[in-house]
Amino acid sequence: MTAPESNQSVESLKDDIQRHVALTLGSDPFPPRKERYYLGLCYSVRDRLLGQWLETQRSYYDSITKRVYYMSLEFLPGRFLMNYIQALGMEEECREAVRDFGLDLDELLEEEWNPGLGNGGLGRLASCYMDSMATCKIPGYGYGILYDYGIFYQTIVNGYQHEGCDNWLRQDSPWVLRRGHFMFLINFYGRSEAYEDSAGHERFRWVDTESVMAMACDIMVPGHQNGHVTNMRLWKAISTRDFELEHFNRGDYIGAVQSKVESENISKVLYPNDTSPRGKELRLRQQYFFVAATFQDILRRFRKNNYSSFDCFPDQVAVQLNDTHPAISIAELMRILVDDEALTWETAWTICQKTFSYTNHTVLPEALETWSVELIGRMLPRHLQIIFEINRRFLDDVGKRFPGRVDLLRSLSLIAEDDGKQVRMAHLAIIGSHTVNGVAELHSKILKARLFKDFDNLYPGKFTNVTNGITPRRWLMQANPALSELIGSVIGNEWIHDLSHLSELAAYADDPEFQQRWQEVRKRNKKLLARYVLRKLGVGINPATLFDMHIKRIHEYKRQILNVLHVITIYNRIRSGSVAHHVPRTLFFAGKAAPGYLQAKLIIKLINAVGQAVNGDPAVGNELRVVFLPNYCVSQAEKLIPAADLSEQISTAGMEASGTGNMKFALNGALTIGTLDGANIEIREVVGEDNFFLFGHTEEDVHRLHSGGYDPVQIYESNIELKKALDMISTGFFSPEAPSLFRPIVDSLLAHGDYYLVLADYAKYVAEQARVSKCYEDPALWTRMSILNTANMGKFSSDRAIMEYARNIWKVSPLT
Ligand code: H53
Repeated sequence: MTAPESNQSVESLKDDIQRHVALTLGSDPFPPRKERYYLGLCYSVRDRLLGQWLETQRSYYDSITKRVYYMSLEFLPGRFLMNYIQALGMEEECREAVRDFGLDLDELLEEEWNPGLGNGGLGRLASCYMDSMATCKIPGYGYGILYDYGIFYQTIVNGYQHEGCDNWLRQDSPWVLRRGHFMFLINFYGRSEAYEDSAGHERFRWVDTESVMAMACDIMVPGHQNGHVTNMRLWKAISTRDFELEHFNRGDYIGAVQSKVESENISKVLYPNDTSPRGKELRLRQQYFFVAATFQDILRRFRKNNYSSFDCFPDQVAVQLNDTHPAISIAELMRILVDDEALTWETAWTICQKTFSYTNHTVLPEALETWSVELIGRMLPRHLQIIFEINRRFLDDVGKRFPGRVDLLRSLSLIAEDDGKQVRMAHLAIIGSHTVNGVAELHSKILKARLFKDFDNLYPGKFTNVTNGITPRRWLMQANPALSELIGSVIGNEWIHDLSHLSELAAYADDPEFQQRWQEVRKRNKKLLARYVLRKLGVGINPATLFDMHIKRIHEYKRQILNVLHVITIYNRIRSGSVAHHVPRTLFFAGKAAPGYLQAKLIIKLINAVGQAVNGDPAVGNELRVVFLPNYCVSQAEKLIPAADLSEQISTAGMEASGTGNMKFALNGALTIGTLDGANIEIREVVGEDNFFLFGHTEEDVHRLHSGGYDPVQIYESNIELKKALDMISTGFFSPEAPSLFRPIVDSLLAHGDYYLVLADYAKYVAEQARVSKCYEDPALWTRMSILNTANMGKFSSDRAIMEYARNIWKVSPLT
């Protein structure tokens, strides 16, 4: 762009900002105030995207192309403003415009609240996939719920997690476009009624229902500088007027308002559990609400194209079920096709199986979703009938193929009988889909070899793998501008669209000048983070220390406790002077615990208690620091990850389906200490064994140890340092005011069998950490390893993952 044009665009942007401050917000533009100008900028940027968005949506209709519906109960998009600005390629323009008003763009960006519409990995993955669908021009949409309250706001009080409300929509969000004219009626409860149609066939209809409206709220997801803008449609519950009128007519004003509030509760709050579902009625209501609204929208679009027959439905529509949360979709589509559209059961079932595909994200047995037959029968009586019929036909078929195998029927059935009758949502998703995928190679292998072995035998070829990915736009370009610039200066910027280009960096891994520039960037990022920590926590940390990060949901399988045991071990070595020379470290922990997960909450308290002891001990000096950063979220991850030297990916092998934080760290040049779990295995493969700190039992070892013979007490007795660390925890060294406070943690490791094998991996972990320190002392070696990590991360772009889904599962092509 030439200079005069650029000035012109800055001037027109400035005009727009002031116009929005005055006319959209009704505020005096003078003097320029940060909060007002932030919003003025948001609206001005939004204006510039809206045209592209409308154009993209129109192009779908014009080309009558097959579209993907990515259905997810969770999304974690992170802040939008910078994402939009960069997608439009107007960063410099924005910086200049706000600078002219005496403001700083980076400060304005901090005004934005994170939309916390998800818990963790699954929700963030969905948002990376939205970004890649837009950038790769895959025709499709994201669908979800617009929760009024996202994931709770975490504060730490006296070392404990406190949960506060995340009322992110308190002030209207400039990004949420309410579509008052897209409203659908959603039914619940009532009963299924049999009747005879005009041809004398028995049919069913769902009657005497209660209803609520679903209103569409849209959020734009732009591709990177390609003019393509994908729509994320989130549903909001609105009470039906009929519902209210009934009460009003009876003169019951309060009752009317109450029923309105109750029905609108559906989209009020996100359930704050990651991996383990809680079978509450409201949660099933959310799932069905979202599914029923989405399918009405899908059908509306399908009909708009005037199709004569539903046979071509799967040629127009691919539905991806993000975990089992939307799996009731399968019964809903059957209901629509059989009851409303009067198709035969067989035709309807064929359409379903050609339409759906399902991603499984976990093998933890407690995480597999089930709903009681009683609850589904009450809330969705017709769907329960349909589920029973799907099951009857399915088991009939299995029975014919494997006569006499009652055990097989029991293991495959949609209905589990052991704990009261429960519908197994994963089984419904598997049999109703054409493809089921795991999210990393090991995970997909476990699905086939263990969790769903019988299904894999039954349907050879149905199970596949798509290893997760992350978007390089947010996780390198936006989060780490200094590194992006350095990379760009030597290999150009093609990596932004094709991450495999990063491999060109390998040629510079041993170049002393490049190494120095690499180190300078990393140092700068560490300084920025140190400043942030000082501002947020009032804690001073030294950027010259090794930054060691464990940031993710707090869960026993993720083994924050193993890290804590290492910290205590180092602490004891420093105190006893038994360490010849130690590499000073700063340990960062961040992450939320599900409010009902008491053990995880106690782990947070322990991390903080250990931090307090270590940080306050003069014997430790600057050698070791422990910080727990409250309220981990996308924006915080963007600050932490570019400053990390070491990434902790230490889950018990076989338990982390994939992980995506592991990818973000390696992409930004952190080295990983990790187990052979999830995507760690594939990261190690590409970055090279020499550039990865590996320790711990393998998934097969874990399986064997779980089958019997594992004795954590014996390990405890025979390892002096481990014993000391555990004794300190259990006897109140870190909780003198309540000596037995942390007993439940030690009990889980000793008295209750150490299910997550923390003790089994302790010695190897501590030894590998010593190797980490040794490598860190050799800056040329460390920097080389760091560069090679970044250089080899091409595979983990979500663009690669999305193109695999598009080609192999959805059978859709990018728009040209
Ligand atoms: O999904 C991530 C994986 C990660 C896995 C996570 C996940 C949730 O965040 C929530 C529910 C669930 O079943 C799984 O734990 O390993 O990387 C995206 O696939």
